[in-house]
Amino acid sequence: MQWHILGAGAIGCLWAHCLIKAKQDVRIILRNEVHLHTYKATSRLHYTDMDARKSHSFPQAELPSDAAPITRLFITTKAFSTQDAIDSIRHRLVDNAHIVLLQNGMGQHEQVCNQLPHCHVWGASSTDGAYLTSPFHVTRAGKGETIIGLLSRYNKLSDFPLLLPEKMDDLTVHLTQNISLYLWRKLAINAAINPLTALLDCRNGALSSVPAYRQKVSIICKEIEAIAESLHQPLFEDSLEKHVFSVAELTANNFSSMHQDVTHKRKTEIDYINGFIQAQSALKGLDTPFNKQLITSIQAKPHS
Ligand code: KPL
Repeated sequence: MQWHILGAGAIGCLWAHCLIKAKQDVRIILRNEVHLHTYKATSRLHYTDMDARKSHSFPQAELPSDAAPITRLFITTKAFSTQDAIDSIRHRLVDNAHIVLLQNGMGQHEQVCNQLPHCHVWGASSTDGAYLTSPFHVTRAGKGETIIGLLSRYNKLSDFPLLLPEKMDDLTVHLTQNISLYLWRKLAINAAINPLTALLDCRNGALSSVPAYRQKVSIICKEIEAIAESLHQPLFEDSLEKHVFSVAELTANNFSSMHQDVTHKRKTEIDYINGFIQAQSALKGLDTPFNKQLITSIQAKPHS
C-alpha cells in the first residue's frame, strides 16, 4: 500500500519509519528543494527507540509539485500550515483519496472536509511522544496510542477502510466511530498544559507539583468544561483537571510543544487550540476570561 506523508516533523518521521517497517511504500513530501536536498544527502530516516537503539529506514522523498497521484495521505504539519499543505498537493489527490489529519488542535478538520468533499477525511489523535534531534532524526520519547476516525460526512468506517497494516512495530492504533470525542479530549488537555507551561516557562510536571500552578490549571479547566457542556460535547467521566494533572505527571520531564515553540521563537498553535475554544465560547455567548488572557499572552510572544 502506498502512503504519502506531508510534514516531516517528529510525528511524520515516526509514522514514516513505522509504516516502512510494516512493509508499506512510503513517500515523504518535503516543502521545497532545500529540504529535499538535505534529505537526499543521505536519503534515510534515523530512528532512535526508547531503549536508545538506532535504526534506519529509506522512504522516498518528493516535492509537492510532483505529478504522481496521492491515494493515502497523512498530514502531520502544524495545524496552522494545513491550508498551505492541502493547497500544495490538491492537484495530486485522486477521487476517494484518504487524508488523515494527525495534528494538534481543532478547526482545521472542518476546513479540510469542506474543501475536499471528494476525499475521505480522517481525524487522528495521538499520545505518542517523539522529537527531532535534527532534520530526519527522530527519537521516541514515549509510547502512547493513536485513535483514528472518519470525519467526512460518511460515518461508517467499514465503508471506507483506511487499510492500515494490522501490525505496526512501535505504534498502537485504534479506530473509533467517535473521533470528535478524542479530538476534544486532546484539545482540552493541550489547552490547559501548553499555554501555561509556555507562559510559566516550566516543564509539564510543574503544573501538578507547584500549588500556584495547580490553581491556574483548575481555572482554565473549569472554563473549558463550561464550553464543552454548552456544546453538549462530552469530555471525561470525571473532571478534566484530573486528566490534565495525570498527563502533566506522566510527561513531567517534557517541555510541551508550545513551550518549545515559544522558546525557539516559532509560531505556536494557540489559534487552533485555545483560539478554537474561544471561538466556540463566543458562539455560545460565554465568558472565558482566563482562556482569552492565555491567548493574548501567547500571541504577544515574539516569533519569526
Ligand atoms: O501534547 C502535548 C504537547 O506538548 O503538545 C502534551 C500532552 C502537553 C505533552 O507535552
